[in-house]
Amino acid sequence: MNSIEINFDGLVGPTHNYAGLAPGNLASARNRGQVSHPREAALQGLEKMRLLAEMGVPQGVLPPQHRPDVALLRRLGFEGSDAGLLERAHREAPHLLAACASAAAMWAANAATVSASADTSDGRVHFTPANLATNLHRAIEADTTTRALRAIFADPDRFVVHDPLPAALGDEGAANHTRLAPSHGEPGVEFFVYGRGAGAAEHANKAADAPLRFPARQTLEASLAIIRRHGLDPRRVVVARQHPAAIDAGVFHNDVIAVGHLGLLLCHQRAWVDQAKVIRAIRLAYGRRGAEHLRLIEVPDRDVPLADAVRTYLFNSQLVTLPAEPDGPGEPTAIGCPATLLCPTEALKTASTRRFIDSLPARRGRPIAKVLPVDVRQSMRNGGGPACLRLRVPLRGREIAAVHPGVLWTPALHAKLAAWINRHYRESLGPADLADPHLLRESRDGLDELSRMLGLGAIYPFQW
Ligand code: SUG
Repeated sequence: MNSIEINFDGLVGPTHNYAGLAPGNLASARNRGQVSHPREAALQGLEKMRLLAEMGVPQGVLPPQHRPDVALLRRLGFEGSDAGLLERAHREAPHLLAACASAAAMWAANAATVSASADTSDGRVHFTPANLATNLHRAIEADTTTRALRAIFADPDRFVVHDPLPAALGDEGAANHTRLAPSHGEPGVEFFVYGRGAGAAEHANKAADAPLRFPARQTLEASLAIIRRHGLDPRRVVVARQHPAAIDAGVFHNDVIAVGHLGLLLCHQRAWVDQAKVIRAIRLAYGRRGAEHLRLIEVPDRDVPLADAVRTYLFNSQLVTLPAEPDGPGEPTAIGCPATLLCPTEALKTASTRRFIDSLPARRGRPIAKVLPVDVRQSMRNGGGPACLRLRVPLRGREIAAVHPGVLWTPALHAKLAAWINRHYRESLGPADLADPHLLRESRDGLDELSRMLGLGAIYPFQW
């Protein structure tokens, strides 16, 4: 049966800015208060989509969210006209204004956890939109994300878009979830990574060997709830805990330290607690598929220190399989090897990660044959690399045709989106601009036009 994986990339929103809102995300803290470049950011994201789509990797787009979210400011007690309350929030509580203006929904890997229909008990593709409860600026994403996913995956015979989990069970979506399988249409292993339990002590990061500096975001209870509601087979599920030292080094999501694709898993040596055991469990659950076992590249700390992994986002690369080229060296096998690594350009600029990348062609079995650097610098400065920007949706057979076609990448859609960005986005944005009522108007006008362009209907509250 025909099966594919579509990368749905979050389109960067018109209010993209650097507000230092995400504790434990080193880039976000480092760039706090800097001037951002929303137009450049959105065009960089679009360019990444084009690069992959033109190489034959199916690509879709998820719309940005309505920001600044003045309804949130009203809930927080600010009253009066939109212009008046933006001004007052800017004066009295700039951090709340920044939270309601964040374009963080661009990091689509945090939009939802997705289970392939081959893995679920009812044979449908399951989505749990992430509640992103750890940080206010992200917790406000879930409602619109749920509406957008329900508009795109609307066919109830093939798709289920659940409600987000209760906020007490912090859930950060696919950034902490990896599917390993011989193909997108066959049963696979779903690998979940959590940072803490949801009990009182752990909530306060007081549990023994909790991270000391930074918050753990994903709760074990959220991951287990998703496993239950998606109807996953416990024999093909592995659950691991993030290494507290990794969290303290800036690994706020598992996808900052590991990436998997089909039968290939690339990870750092210090990603998980009891890592050797975790890897054994994954291998056992994966088993022997056809002629192949799971392929693992575990990068030792002495080759790439954690700090370099976090600074360069090497592990936040995308792994993709390009369609077979008739005479090229990259003829993919059933398990997706050799794969192509779409890495942030930053990974080529640090000696250790560069050495690792340069060593790939000589690796036994050549699991990664090609490396393509991409420039997503605007996003990287807020701690979002190539893999953060995409939500992977594995589909097979009739599911493929059931996806809302308006969001699927085509050269024509690309041209329309580029023109739309150039028309609606500002060149630059500083912290004070977030209170500008014109920015609110521009953002609404732009999103109203976009939702019609994508054929999504009224997904934003200001459209009702
Ligand atoms: O949640 N940054 C995001 C980055 C998310 C990256 N996603 C994945 N790893 N999948 C976060 O930390 C920064 C916003 C600011 O500071 O303005 C921010 O929210």
